[in-house]
Amino acid sequence: MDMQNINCTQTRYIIYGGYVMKKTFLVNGMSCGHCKSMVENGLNAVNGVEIAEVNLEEKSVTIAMDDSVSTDIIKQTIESVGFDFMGEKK
Ligand SMILES: [Cu+2]
Repeated sequence: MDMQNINCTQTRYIIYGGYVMKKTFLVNGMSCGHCKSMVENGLNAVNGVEIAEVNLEEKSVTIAMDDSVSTDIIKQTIESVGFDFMGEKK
């Protein structure tokens, strides 16, 4: 799946027959490409996550996922790879 195909102005899309939403979360502590891949790889391994993409400048990660993925799972995953979860970016 390509992140570009998911429009961020709406919250829900029907893709492959399921509901997919796109949300952005703030993450503290990421400074380089290595941090970026740790967060992306951790999140991409979560069941229900289609794709996770880190933006280092904005200190954020945008995740396309189905609605079975809770914010708590996102938080735990980000913390398990060593970074601080700062909540959803509004
Ligand atoms: Cu780094």
